[in-house]
Amino acid sequence: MLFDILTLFPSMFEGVFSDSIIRRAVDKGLATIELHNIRDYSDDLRHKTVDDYPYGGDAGMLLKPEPLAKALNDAKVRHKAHSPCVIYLSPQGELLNQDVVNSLLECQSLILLCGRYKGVDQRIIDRYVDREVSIGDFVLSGGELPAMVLIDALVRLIPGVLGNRDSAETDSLYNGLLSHPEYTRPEVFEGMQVPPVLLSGHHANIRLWQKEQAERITKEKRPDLWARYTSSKVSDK
Ligand code: 9WO
Repeated sequence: MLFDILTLFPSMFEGVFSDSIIRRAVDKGLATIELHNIRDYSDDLRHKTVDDYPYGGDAGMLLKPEPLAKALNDAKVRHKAHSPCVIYLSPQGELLNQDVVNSLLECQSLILLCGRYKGVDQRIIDRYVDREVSIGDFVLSGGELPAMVLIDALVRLIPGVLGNRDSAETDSLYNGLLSHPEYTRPEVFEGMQVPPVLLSGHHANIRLWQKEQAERITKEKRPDLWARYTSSKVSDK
């Protein structure tokens, strides 16, 4: 999977990408991540200006359309073999959830546009952006952290990135439920026992217990997810 990131702050990504599962995916050749500084596409050679005042006289600054268009066209050329999906990270976007992550996994190449200040000129969104994605109903100082969140969520689903031991099929939310509780050694910690069924070695009972717990926790903590779970096709549960 190919990711092209357009940002004014490429160095923000270094720590996150040089660590963790994302690094492993890149090292294995399963993901390619390229960072491009929007400032390099400024048409103002002296000051490298990329922002300007919004029409209408509001406070704050906007990213000018011309450097963004150049950066996006350049990225599209790099992706010409595939048909890339251009994503703008913004609080106005569709809310990210596991279904959206799964659907984006179908795109072989993604161009992620990270805004700053008050965002980008609307004409960039109208002409160049395929999907606007939000990671939650809050405002950050830019789209960089949401882009990292999205890449992390995607990369771990690329076949071969996770080992079998922690395959994505057992993820919380993969099947629409929250996770069941997990325990490791010791059997007794500060007087609290590991549930005996987990020590029984009876795999069918263990699976049943885990499913009951996942359902109980989802019902308690996320009635919205529970409603969706119970109204979706029951035959494969
Ligand atoms: C900045 C600003 C300054 C003065 C007055 C109003 C203002 N609004 C904003 C603003 O919303 N800036 C955004 C910063 C523009 C797009 C990039 N930024 C961003 C993305 N913040 N939060 C996100 C984001 C993206 C995805 N999911 C959650 C949050």
